[in-house]
Amino acid sequence: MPELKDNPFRQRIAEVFSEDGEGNMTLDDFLDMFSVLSEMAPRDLKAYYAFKIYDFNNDDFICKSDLEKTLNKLTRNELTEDEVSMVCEKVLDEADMDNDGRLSLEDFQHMILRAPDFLSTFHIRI
Ligand SMILES: [Ca+2]
Ligand SMILES: [Ca+2]
Repeated sequence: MPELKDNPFRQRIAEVFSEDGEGNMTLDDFLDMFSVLSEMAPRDLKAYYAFKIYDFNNDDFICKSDLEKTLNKLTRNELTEDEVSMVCEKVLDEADMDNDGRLSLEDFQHMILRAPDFLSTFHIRI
């Protein structure tokens, strides 16, 4: 699967979709993953899984350190620490609707509505 091989989130995707949470996927897990990543999947479903994938420490919120990890992967570590920090603050600033300093699933869905390109990493052709 070349699309997934090049995806910087592949390890994280495997963890989120595997039932044991460690990336050991069964055939059923694989099929679930494909249906979410396919072009036909509804945007809400993609957003839900994208949120889980970006929530690296699995606490149901995307905090600044989750965002930093996400951004480093998206940009393949091409940004400096300062740039990453600046972008994360800007994203939090714009997307954090209830001002608690982190993104809930609801905050995240608002952000996706305004910036649908954000989901393009979770878009593979099968
Ligand atoms: Ca988190
Ligand atoms: Ca929030």
